[in-house]
Amino acid sequence: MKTCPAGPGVVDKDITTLYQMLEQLRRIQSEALDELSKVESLRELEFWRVRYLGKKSALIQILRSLATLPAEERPRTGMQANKVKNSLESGLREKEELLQQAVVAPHLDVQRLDVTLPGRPFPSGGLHPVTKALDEICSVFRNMGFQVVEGPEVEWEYYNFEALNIPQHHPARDRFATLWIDADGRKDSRLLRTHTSPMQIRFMERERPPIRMIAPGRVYRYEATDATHESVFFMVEGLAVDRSITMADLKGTLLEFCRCLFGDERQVRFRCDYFPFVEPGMEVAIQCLVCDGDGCRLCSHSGWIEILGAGMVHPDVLARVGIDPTVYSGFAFGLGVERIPMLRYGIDDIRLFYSNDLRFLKQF
Ligand code: FA5
Repeated sequence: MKTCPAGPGVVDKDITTLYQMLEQLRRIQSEALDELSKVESLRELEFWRVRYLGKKSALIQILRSLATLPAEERPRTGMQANKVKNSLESGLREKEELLQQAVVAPHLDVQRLDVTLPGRPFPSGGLHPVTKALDEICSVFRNMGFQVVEGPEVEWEYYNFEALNIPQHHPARDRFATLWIDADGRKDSRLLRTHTSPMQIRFMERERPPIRMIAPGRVYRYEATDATHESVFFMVEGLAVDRSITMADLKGTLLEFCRCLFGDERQVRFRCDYFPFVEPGMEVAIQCLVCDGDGCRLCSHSGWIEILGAGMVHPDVLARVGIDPTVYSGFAFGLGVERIPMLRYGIDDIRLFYSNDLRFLKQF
Protein backbone atom coordinates (compact mmCIF):
# COMPACT_ATOMS: atom_id res chain seq x y z
CA MET A 1 0.00 0.00 0.00
CA LYS A 2 1.34 3.46 -0.88
CA THR A 3 1.60 6.14 1.77
CA CYS A 4 0.58 9.75 1.71
CA PRO A 5 3.50 11.86 0.39
CA ALA A 6 3.14 14.05 3.41
CA GLY A 7 3.16 10.99 5.68
CA PRO A 8 -0.32 9.74 6.63
CA GLY A 9 0.25 10.02 10.34
CA VAL A 10 1.86 13.47 10.36
CA VAL A 11 0.41 16.97 9.96
CA ASP A 12 2.34 18.97 7.40
CA LYS A 13 3.96 21.65 9.54
CA ASP A 14 4.35 23.92 6.49
CA ILE A 15 0.66 24.31 6.08
CA THR A 16 0.19 27.89 6.88
CA THR A 17 -2.32 29.05 4.39
CA LEU A 18 -5.87 28.02 3.76
CA TYR A 19 -4.97 27.05 0.25
CA GLN A 20 -2.30 24.60 1.37
CA MET A 21 -4.64 23.04 3.95
CA LEU A 22 -7.34 22.46 1.36
CA GLU A 23 -4.80 21.07 -1.06
CA GLN A 24 -3.59 18.59 1.54
CA LEU A 25 -7.18 17.45 2.25
CA ARG A 26 -7.72 16.91 -1.46
CA ARG A 27 -4.54 14.80 -1.69
CA ILE A 28 -5.54 12.73 1.35
CA GLN A 29 -8.94 12.00 -0.16
CA SER A 30 -7.66 11.06 -3.58
CA GLU A 31 -4.89 8.82 -2.23
CA ALA A 32 -7.14 7.14 0.35
CA LEU A 33 -9.84 6.31 -2.22
CA ASP A 34 -7.24 5.09 -4.68
CA GLU A 35 -5.80 2.77 -2.02
CA LEU A 36 -9.27 1.65 -1.00
CA SER A 37 -10.02 0.44 -4.52
CA LYS A 38 -7.01 -1.92 -4.28
CA VAL A 39 -8.00 -3.44 -0.91
CA GLU A 40 -8.85 -7.12 -1.34
CA SER A 41 -9.49 -8.46 2.15
CA LEU A 42 -11.08 -7.43 5.42
CA ARG A 43 -7.61 -7.51 7.02
CA GLU A 44 -6.22 -5.04 4.46
CA LEU A 45 -9.30 -2.94 4.99
CA GLU A 46 -8.54 -2.64 8.72
CA PHE A 47 -5.01 -1.41 7.90
CA TRP A 48 -6.51 1.10 5.54
CA ARG A 49 -8.97 2.30 8.20
CA VAL A 50 -6.18 2.87 10.78
CA ARG A 51 -4.01 4.63 8.19
CA TYR A 52 -6.64 7.07 6.91
CA LEU A 53 -9.24 7.34 9.64
CA GLY A 54 -7.30 6.26 12.76
CA LYS A 55 -6.51 8.65 15.65
CA LYS A 56 -3.02 9.37 14.29
CA SER A 57 -4.06 9.78 10.66
CA ALA A 58 -3.41 13.09 8.89
CA LEU A 59 -7.10 13.71 8.41
CA ILE A 60 -8.04 13.30 12.08
CA GLN A 61 -5.10 15.48 13.12
CA ILE A 62 -6.22 18.21 10.77
CA LEU A 63 -9.69 18.02 12.29
CA ARG A 64 -8.20 18.27 15.78
CA SER A 65 -6.04 21.23 14.82
CA LEU A 66 -8.97 23.26 13.50
CA ALA A 67 -9.25 25.16 16.79
CA THR A 68 -5.76 26.55 16.33
CA LEU A 69 -6.51 28.02 12.91
CA PRO A 70 -7.29 31.70 12.41
CA ALA A 71 -11.04 32.26 12.83
CA GLU A 72 -11.55 33.19 9.14
CA GLU A 73 -9.98 29.93 7.89
CA ARG A 74 -11.78 27.66 10.32
CA PRO A 75 -15.24 27.24 8.72
CA ARG A 76 -14.05 26.45 5.21
CA THR A 77 -11.28 24.09 6.34
CA GLY A 78 -13.63 22.38 8.83
CA MET A 79 -16.30 21.88 6.21
CA GLN A 80 -13.85 20.44 3.69
CA ALA A 81 -12.20 18.14 6.29
CA ASN A 82 -15.63 16.77 7.33
CA LYS A 83 -16.56 16.21 3.70
CA VAL A 84 -13.41 14.17 3.15
CA LYS A 85 -14.01 12.23 6.37
CA ASN A 86 -17.61 11.40 5.33
CA SER A 87 -16.53 10.25 1.90
CA LEU A 88 -13.82 7.97 3.37
CA GLU A 89 -16.24 6.54 5.94
CA SER A 90 -18.92 5.74 3.35
CA GLY A 91 -16.24 4.22 1.07
CA LEU A 92 -15.15 2.09 4.02
CA ARG A 93 -18.72 0.88 4.69
CA GLU A 94 -19.38 -0.03 1.05
CA LYS A 95 -16.09 -1.91 0.74
CA GLU A 96 -16.77 -3.76 3.99
CA GLU A 97 -20.21 -4.92 2.70
CA LEU A 98 -18.72 -6.11 -0.57
CA LEU A 99 -15.93 -8.03 1.13
CA GLN A 100 -18.34 -9.59 3.62
CA GLN A 101 -20.62 -10.77 0.77
CA ALA A 102 -17.61 -12.31 -0.93
CA VAL A 103 -16.91 -14.27 2.27
CA VAL A 104 -20.56 -15.49 2.54
CA ALA A 105 -21.07 -16.25 -1.18
CA PRO A 106 -17.60 -16.43 -2.77
CA HIS A 107 -18.97 -17.78 -6.09
CA LEU A 108 -20.84 -14.53 -6.75
CA ASP A 109 -19.04 -11.82 -8.64
CA VAL A 110 -19.74 -9.15 -6.05
CA GLN A 111 -18.43 -6.37 -8.21
CA ARG A 112 -21.09 -6.88 -10.87
CA LEU A 113 -24.04 -8.73 -9.37
CA ASP A 114 -26.59 -7.01 -7.16
CA VAL A 115 -28.78 -9.85 -5.93
CA THR A 116 -31.31 -7.41 -4.52
CA LEU A 117 -32.27 -6.08 -7.96
CA PRO A 118 -35.72 -7.23 -9.22
CA GLY A 119 -35.47 -10.07 -11.79
CA ARG A 120 -35.84 -9.51 -15.51
CA PRO A 121 -39.49 -10.10 -16.48
CA PHE A 122 -40.13 -12.95 -18.94
CA PRO A 123 -42.35 -11.96 -21.83
CA SER A 124 -45.63 -13.77 -21.24
CA GLY A 125 -48.57 -14.26 -23.58
CA GLY A 126 -52.19 -13.39 -22.91
CA LEU A 127 -55.54 -14.69 -24.05
CA HIS A 128 -56.81 -13.45 -27.39
CA PRO A 129 -59.78 -11.05 -27.04
CA VAL A 130 -61.99 -13.49 -29.01
CA THR A 131 -61.01 -16.34 -26.65
CA LYS A 132 -61.91 -14.12 -23.72
CA ALA A 133 -65.28 -13.31 -25.30
CA LEU A 134 -65.93 -17.03 -25.92
CA ASP A 135 -65.11 -17.82 -22.27
CA GLU A 136 -67.44 -15.11 -21.06
CA ILE A 137 -70.30 -16.14 -23.37
CA CYS A 138 -69.96 -19.78 -22.28
CA SER A 139 -69.95 -18.78 -18.63
CA VAL A 140 -73.16 -16.69 -18.98
CA PHE A 141 -75.01 -19.60 -20.63
CA ARG A 142 -73.55 -22.17 -18.22
CA ASN A 143 -75.03 -20.12 -15.40
CA MET A 144 -78.40 -20.40 -17.14
CA GLY A 145 -78.10 -24.20 -17.20
CA PHE A 146 -76.72 -24.78 -20.72
CA GLN A 147 -74.03 -27.41 -21.31
CA VAL A 148 -71.12 -26.67 -23.65
CA VAL A 149 -70.37 -29.07 -26.53
CA GLU A 150 -68.08 -29.02 -29.54
CA GLY A 151 -68.26 -30.54 -33.02
CA PRO A 152 -66.32 -30.91 -36.27
CA GLU A 153 -65.32 -28.00 -38.48
CA VAL A 154 -65.21 -30.26 -41.55
CA GLU A 155 -68.85 -31.17 -41.90
CA TRP A 156 -71.14 -33.30 -44.04
CA GLU A 157 -73.46 -31.46 -46.40
CA TYR A 158 -76.31 -33.30 -44.71
CA TYR A 159 -75.71 -31.69 -41.29
CA ASN A 160 -74.79 -28.26 -42.63
CA PHE A 161 -77.76 -28.00 -45.00
CA GLU A 162 -80.13 -30.95 -45.63
CA ALA A 163 -81.05 -31.70 -42.04
CA LEU A 164 -81.63 -27.99 -41.49
CA ASN A 165 -84.32 -27.77 -44.20
CA ILE A 166 -81.88 -26.44 -46.80
CA PRO A 167 -81.93 -29.01 -49.63
CA GLN A 168 -79.81 -28.64 -52.77
CA HIS A 169 -80.95 -25.74 -54.95
CA HIS A 170 -82.70 -24.06 -51.98
CA PRO A 171 -82.12 -20.30 -52.35
CA ALA A 172 -81.01 -20.10 -48.68
CA ARG A 173 -77.77 -21.83 -49.69
CA ASP A 174 -76.72 -18.57 -51.33
CA ARG A 175 -76.68 -17.00 -47.89
CA PHE A 176 -73.90 -19.36 -46.84
CA ALA A 177 -71.09 -18.91 -49.38
CA THR A 178 -69.57 -22.36 -48.91
CA LEU A 179 -66.02 -23.70 -49.04
CA TRP A 180 -66.42 -27.24 -50.37
CA ILE A 181 -63.96 -30.02 -49.74
CA ASP A 182 -65.52 -32.53 -52.17
CA ALA A 183 -66.56 -30.48 -55.16
CA ASP A 184 -67.21 -33.46 -57.40
CA GLY A 185 -71.00 -33.34 -57.05
CA ARG A 186 -71.23 -36.41 -54.78
CA LYS A 187 -74.54 -36.84 -53.09
CA ASP A 188 -73.14 -36.26 -49.63
CA SER A 189 -70.20 -33.93 -49.91
CA ARG A 190 -67.95 -32.51 -47.23
CA LEU A 191 -67.45 -28.81 -46.59
CA LEU A 192 -66.06 -26.37 -44.04
CA ARG A 193 -69.09 -25.67 -41.88
CA THR A 194 -70.65 -22.32 -42.67
CA HIS A 195 -72.38 -22.05 -39.30
CA THR A 196 -72.59 -23.94 -36.00
CA SER A 197 -76.23 -24.96 -36.58
CA PRO A 198 -75.22 -28.53 -37.68
CA MET A 199 -74.49 -29.04 -33.97
CA GLN A 200 -78.24 -28.79 -33.31
CA ILE A 201 -78.75 -31.95 -35.40
CA ARG A 202 -75.71 -33.81 -34.08
CA PHE A 203 -76.76 -33.12 -30.50
CA MET A 204 -80.45 -34.00 -30.95
CA GLU A 205 -79.48 -37.25 -32.70
CA ARG A 206 -77.85 -38.51 -29.53
CA GLU A 207 -79.67 -36.71 -26.68
CA ARG A 208 -83.37 -36.58 -25.77
CA PRO A 209 -85.19 -33.57 -24.25
CA PRO A 210 -84.86 -31.73 -21.99
CA ILE A 211 -81.97 -30.18 -23.96
CA ARG A 212 -80.03 -27.03 -23.17
CA MET A 213 -76.74 -26.76 -24.99
CA ILE A 214 -74.41 -24.26 -26.58
CA ALA A 215 -71.79 -25.14 -29.20
CA PRO A 216 -68.96 -22.61 -29.74
CA GLY A 217 -66.59 -22.95 -32.69
CA ARG A 218 -65.02 -21.68 -35.89
CA VAL A 219 -67.03 -21.30 -39.08
CA TYR A 220 -65.95 -20.59 -42.66
CA ARG A 221 -67.53 -18.58 -45.44
CA TYR A 222 -66.26 -17.88 -48.93
CA GLU A 223 -66.98 -14.18 -48.83
CA ALA A 224 -65.19 -10.86 -49.20
CA THR A 225 -64.13 -9.35 -45.90
CA ASP A 226 -65.10 -5.90 -44.70
CA ALA A 227 -65.24 -4.03 -41.37
CA THR A 228 -67.85 -6.45 -39.93
CA HIS A 229 -67.32 -9.62 -42.01
CA GLU A 230 -64.48 -12.15 -41.92
CA SER A 231 -64.23 -15.37 -43.93
CA VAL A 232 -63.22 -17.33 -40.81
CA PHE A 233 -64.97 -16.31 -37.61
CA PHE A 234 -66.46 -17.74 -34.43
CA MET A 235 -70.08 -18.55 -33.68
CA VAL A 236 -71.88 -19.90 -30.64
CA GLU A 237 -74.92 -22.04 -31.36
CA GLY A 238 -77.61 -22.36 -28.70
CA LEU A 239 -80.41 -24.92 -28.46
CA ALA A 240 -83.14 -25.60 -25.90
CA VAL A 241 -85.78 -28.30 -26.44
CA ASP A 242 -88.42 -29.27 -23.91
CA ARG A 243 -92.17 -29.43 -23.42
CA SER A 244 -93.85 -26.00 -23.73
CA ILE A 245 -90.84 -23.94 -24.79
CA THR A 246 -92.10 -20.70 -26.32
CA MET A 247 -90.85 -17.57 -27.99
CA ALA A 248 -91.05 -15.87 -24.57
CA ASP A 249 -88.36 -18.28 -23.30
CA LEU A 250 -86.17 -17.42 -26.29
CA LYS A 251 -86.60 -13.67 -25.80
CA GLY A 252 -86.06 -13.93 -22.05
CA THR A 253 -82.87 -15.97 -22.47
CA LEU A 254 -81.40 -13.63 -25.08
CA LEU A 255 -82.36 -10.49 -23.13
CA GLU A 256 -80.67 -11.87 -20.02
CA PHE A 257 -77.58 -12.70 -22.08
CA CYS A 258 -77.45 -9.16 -23.53
CA ARG A 259 -77.89 -7.62 -20.07
CA CYS A 260 -75.03 -9.70 -18.67
CA LEU A 261 -72.71 -8.61 -21.45
CA PHE A 262 -73.78 -5.05 -22.17
CA GLY A 263 -75.55 -3.89 -18.99
CA ASP A 264 -79.20 -3.06 -18.26
CA GLU A 265 -79.25 0.21 -20.19
CA ARG A 266 -78.21 -1.06 -23.63
CA GLN A 267 -81.11 -1.32 -26.10
CA VAL A 268 -81.79 -4.71 -27.72
CA ARG A 269 -83.78 -5.03 -30.94
CA PHE A 270 -85.70 -8.14 -32.11
CA ARG A 271 -86.72 -8.20 -35.79
CA CYS A 272 -88.23 -10.85 -38.04
CA ASP A 273 -85.74 -12.77 -40.16
CA TYR A 274 -85.82 -15.94 -42.22
CA PHE A 275 -83.84 -19.13 -41.60
CA PRO A 276 -85.29 -22.35 -43.07
CA PHE A 277 -84.63 -24.33 -39.87
CA VAL A 278 -86.66 -22.08 -37.53
CA GLU A 279 -90.22 -20.84 -37.57
CA PRO A 280 -90.68 -18.03 -36.73
CA GLY A 281 -87.18 -16.63 -37.16
CA MET A 282 -85.62 -13.40 -36.02
CA GLU A 283 -82.41 -11.42 -35.78
CA VAL A 284 -81.19 -9.68 -32.65
CA ALA A 285 -79.26 -6.43 -32.79
CA ILE A 286 -77.66 -4.26 -30.09
CA GLN A 287 -77.64 -0.49 -30.12
CA CYS A 288 -74.17 0.55 -31.30
CA LEU A 289 -71.91 1.32 -28.33
CA VAL A 290 -69.55 3.44 -30.38
CA CYS A 291 -72.09 6.04 -31.54
CA ASP A 292 -74.94 5.28 -29.08
CA GLY A 293 -77.28 4.74 -32.00
CA ASP A 294 -76.40 7.91 -33.91
CA GLY A 295 -74.70 6.01 -36.76
CA CYS A 296 -71.00 5.36 -37.45
CA ARG A 297 -68.66 3.18 -39.55
CA LEU A 298 -68.98 0.21 -37.18
CA CYS A 299 -72.79 0.03 -37.45
CA SER A 300 -72.83 1.06 -41.15
CA HIS A 301 -74.60 4.24 -40.01
CA SER A 302 -77.69 2.33 -38.90
CA GLY A 303 -77.19 2.73 -35.13
CA TRP A 304 -77.57 -1.07 -34.63
CA ILE A 305 -75.30 -4.09 -34.90
CA GLU A 306 -76.72 -7.53 -35.58
CA ILE A 307 -75.22 -10.10 -33.24
CA LEU A 308 -77.29 -13.22 -33.81
CA GLY A 309 -79.98 -15.08 -35.68
CA ALA A 310 -82.58 -17.08 -33.74
CA GLY A 311 -86.02 -18.65 -33.77
CA MET A 312 -88.24 -21.56 -32.74
CA VAL A 313 -86.86 -24.88 -33.99
CA HIS A 314 -88.80 -25.93 -37.11
CA PRO A 315 -91.11 -28.95 -36.46
CA ASP A 316 -89.58 -30.76 -39.50
CA VAL A 317 -86.11 -30.47 -37.95
CA LEU A 318 -87.36 -31.99 -34.69
CA ALA A 319 -89.16 -34.79 -36.55
CA ARG A 320 -86.04 -35.58 -38.62
CA VAL A 321 -84.07 -36.41 -35.45
CA GLY A 322 -86.95 -38.41 -33.96
CA ILE A 323 -88.27 -35.82 -31.51
CA ASP A 324 -92.07 -35.54 -31.63
CA PRO A 325 -92.92 -31.90 -32.52
CA THR A 326 -96.45 -32.32 -31.16
CA VAL A 327 -94.97 -32.92 -27.68
CA TYR A 328 -91.78 -30.91 -27.74
CA SER A 329 -90.79 -27.49 -28.94
CA GLY A 330 -87.53 -25.62 -28.81
CA PHE A 331 -85.60 -22.49 -29.62
CA ALA A 332 -82.21 -22.03 -31.27
CA PHE A 333 -79.84 -19.16 -31.88
CA GLY A 334 -76.49 -18.55 -33.59
CA LEU A 335 -74.31 -15.74 -32.28
CA GLY A 336 -71.39 -14.00 -34.05
CA VAL A 337 -68.68 -13.95 -31.35
CA GLU A 338 -66.38 -11.21 -32.72
CA ARG A 339 -69.26 -8.75 -32.71
CA ILE A 340 -69.35 -8.88 -28.90
CA PRO A 341 -65.84 -7.45 -28.21
CA MET A 342 -66.30 -5.11 -31.18
CA LEU A 343 -69.34 -3.61 -29.53
CA ARG A 344 -67.91 -3.55 -26.05
CA TYR A 345 -64.55 -1.99 -26.89
CA GLY A 346 -65.63 0.07 -29.89
CA ILE A 347 -63.44 -1.88 -32.35
CA ASP A 348 -64.51 -0.68 -35.75
CA ASP A 349 -62.89 -3.39 -37.90
CA ILE A 350 -63.24 -7.15 -37.35
CA ARG A 351 -60.03 -7.79 -39.34
CA LEU A 352 -57.95 -6.33 -36.50
CA PHE A 353 -58.56 -9.52 -34.50
CA TYR A 354 -56.75 -11.69 -37.02
CA SER A 355 -54.03 -9.41 -38.40
CA ASN A 356 -51.66 -10.39 -35.55
CA ASP A 357 -50.69 -6.84 -34.73
CA LEU A 358 -49.39 -6.99 -31.15
CA ARG A 359 -50.04 -3.29 -30.62
CA PHE A 360 -53.74 -4.11 -30.99
CA LEU A 361 -53.78 -7.47 -29.19
CA LYS A 362 -51.79 -6.27 -26.16
CA GLN A 363 -54.60 -3.90 -25.22
CA PHE A 364 -56.84 -6.73 -24.00
C1 FA5 B 1 -76.59 -18.12 -39.18
O1 FA5 B 1 -75.46 -18.51 -39.44
C2 FA5 B 1 -77.58 -19.02 -38.52
N1 FA5 B 1 -77.07 -20.34 -38.46
C3 FA5 B 1 -77.93 -18.48 -37.14
C4 FA5 B 1 -79.13 -19.15 -36.53
C5 FA5 B 1 -78.93 -20.19 -35.65
C6 FA5 B 1 -80.39 -18.71 -36.86
C7 FA5 B 1 -80.02 -20.80 -35.05
C8 FA5 B 1 -81.48 -19.34 -36.26
C9 FA5 B 1 -81.31 -20.35 -35.36
P1 FA5 B 1 -76.14 -15.65 -39.92
O2 FA5 B 1 -75.56 -15.97 -41.21
O3 FA5 B 1 -77.01 -14.45 -39.85
O4 FA5 B 1 -77.00 -16.82 -39.28
O5 FA5 B 1 -74.94 -15.47 -38.86
C10 FA5 B 1 -75.17 -15.37 -37.48
C11 FA5 B 1 -74.35 -14.23 -36.88
O6 FA5 B 1 -72.99 -14.41 -37.19
C12 FA5 B 1 -74.70 -12.86 -37.44
O7 FA5 B 1 -75.76 -12.29 -36.71
C13 FA5 B 1 -73.42 -12.09 -37.25
O8 FA5 B 1 -73.35 -11.62 -35.91
C14 FA5 B 1 -72.37 -13.14 -37.40
N2 FA5 B 1 -71.79 -13.16 -38.76
C15 FA5 B 1 -72.37 -13.52 -39.91
N3 FA5 B 1 -71.51 -13.44 -40.93
C16 FA5 B 1 -70.34 -13.03 -40.42
C17 FA5 B 1 -69.04 -12.77 -40.97
N4 FA5 B 1 -68.77 -12.95 -42.25
N5 FA5 B 1 -68.07 -12.35 -40.15
C18 FA5 B 1 -68.32 -12.19 -38.83
N6 FA5 B 1 -69.51 -12.42 -38.23
C19 FA5 B 1 -70.52 -12.84 -39.02
